[in-house]
Amino acid sequence: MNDPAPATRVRPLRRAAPWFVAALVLSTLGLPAAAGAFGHLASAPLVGYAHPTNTTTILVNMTDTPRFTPQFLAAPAGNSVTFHLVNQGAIGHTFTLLARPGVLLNTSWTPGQLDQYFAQNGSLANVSVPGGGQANQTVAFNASTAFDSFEFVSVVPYQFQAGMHGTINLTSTAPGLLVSENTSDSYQFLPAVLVANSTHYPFNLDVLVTNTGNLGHTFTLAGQTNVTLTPATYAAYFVQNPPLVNAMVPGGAGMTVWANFTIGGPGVYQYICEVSGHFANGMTGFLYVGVPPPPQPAAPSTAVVESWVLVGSGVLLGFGVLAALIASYAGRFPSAPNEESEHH
Ligand SMILES: [Cu+2]
Repeated sequence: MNDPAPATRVRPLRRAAPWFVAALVLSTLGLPAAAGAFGHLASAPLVGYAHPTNTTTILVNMTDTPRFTPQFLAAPAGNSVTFHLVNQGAIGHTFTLLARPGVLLNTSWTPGQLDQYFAQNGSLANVSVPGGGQANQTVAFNASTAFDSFEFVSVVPYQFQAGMHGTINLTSTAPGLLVSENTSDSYQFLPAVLVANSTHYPFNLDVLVTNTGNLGHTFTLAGQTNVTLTPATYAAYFVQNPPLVNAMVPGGAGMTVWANFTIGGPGVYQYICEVSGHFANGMTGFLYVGVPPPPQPAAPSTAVVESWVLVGSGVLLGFGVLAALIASYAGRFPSAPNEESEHH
């Protein structure tokens, strides 16, 4: 770990350091038997040994909240992924990617226990990004990682515990497009707007749905475009027009399901959660295929939205200043209540 750590947390790492050095020396000496002698070296790393030809770049923002935004990423297996890390905050964060798929670390762990985990299990990436800084980290995910999910965390003390963690889901290597979707206990799809564009029809679309909460859900997509479903009508509609896909999202944080289907043509496709009461509580979203999504972005926490809001605020501020200037020149500036009473 190269994050600035208080002295109390350094000790377990210092204890582990000689083992890393020993492992490194033994491996360079070409002693394969050494692997068996160390429990954590016995299994070969799951990624990084293939030579993927394509590189996907994913923007990951780090905030002082502390959060990773977006929190849930998706990329095709069999590719290299460059994580473009942008620290939007003032304090340091790390992007520390677990070496083993399908593991969600326990947020009740102490910082020392978290460090101990990485000392024993290693990591695919461990990058410290200072406040205001940026970094790029490339990780090769070979084809065997298809359908795997890897968690990443910040190991700066108490950031992981406060919610600074996320996952990257690796999709199939089959031709098609991939989209990442999430469900929450607050009856929401996050994001509620999905976009997929293709140069040809039909095409395969793979949606990896990850549950961020405990409740089970469904990802149920209408097969017809430009159909507006309501909680009162969707059941009858799906009897007449079977959904394009109806994927069950298992209950429990981190549970995932793939919704793999074929899109026949462009248009807006609505999806809902069929679990009783969820759609009525707002659990719906829209998939835009080959048509532009609405200008209001669905996910308010991304950098794109923030800059959009910033520009909007700036324009409004400009109008306000202009209005104040005109008002003061025209002498129509509203007078304070006490001034007004003096005139009476
Ligand atoms: Cu639901």
